[in-house]
Amino acid sequence: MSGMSLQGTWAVVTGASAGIGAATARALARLGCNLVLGARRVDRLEALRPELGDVEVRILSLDVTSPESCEAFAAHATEAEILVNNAGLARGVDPVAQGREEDWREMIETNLVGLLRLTRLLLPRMIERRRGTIVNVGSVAGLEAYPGGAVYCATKAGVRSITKALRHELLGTGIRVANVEPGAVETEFSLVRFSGDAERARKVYEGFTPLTAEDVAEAIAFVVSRPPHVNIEELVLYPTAQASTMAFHRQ
Ligand code: NJP
Repeated sequence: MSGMSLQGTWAVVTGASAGIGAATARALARLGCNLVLGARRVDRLEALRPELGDVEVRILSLDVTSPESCEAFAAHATEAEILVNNAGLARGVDPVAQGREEDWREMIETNLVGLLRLTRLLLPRMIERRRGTIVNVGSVAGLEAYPGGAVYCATKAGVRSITKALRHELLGTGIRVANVEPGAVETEFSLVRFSGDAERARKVYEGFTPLTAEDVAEAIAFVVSRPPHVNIEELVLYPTAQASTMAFHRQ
């Protein structure tokens, strides 16, 4: 992929222990980025290390819902010029009438407050240096709500609004902000959403070819490696067999 050289640039990836985050770590390592990787499952991050070649890699425990954990993590990421706010989840598909407050809180705390917290911790140094790229992993769920997804969709619509607000706040600083919004990606996402019910999770991707984590990681790598005057603000990618959050062609 042609683009700006990122050799030796420090990049933070949150939620790098699985799925899109792990694939993004691999993709950024291929571009020569040094990496600060965070997630709650540190053993999974360690297992990723041998796949990252000879770039520098810092592996740290991170729970984006904890202010203390975020602060300790950010202290090891002071050189970061790229922040990929990827950590996120959906919990359940209950309609609002039957919704569980703990599920709502977990999604809001992780997908919105966590993303804001890490951004606030790492952004001031980027502003000082007048250089940096923040990539938020949003979702097509932020563009179009679906039944059973009220709160997850609201969090991803919020990610879209935060991205736009940051673009305005950072205008003139040279810092870029992007929202990468995928449709269905086969990762552990549905396993988490259905609290470990593997059969239910498998059915989500049945009868069509979903995106892979690598497809999304390549989009993220493309966004961060554009020349400094190019800000891809929003990048929407669907599987060919999906035309909206609810329209799938299954065979
Ligand atoms: O899911 P999964 P994806 N603190 O479950 C981490 C969005 N998205 O890769 O802490 C820190 O394989 C978790 O790590 P761990 C989605 O909303 C997906 O698909 O060890 N990290 C793991 O590494 C999300 O924003 C689809 O459990 C936390 C990672 O997040 C992003 O893509 C479609 C954490 C989740 O890996 C990555 O999800 C779409 C915490 N508190 C958007 N909580 C899709 N898959 O279809 C979780 O449009 N993590």
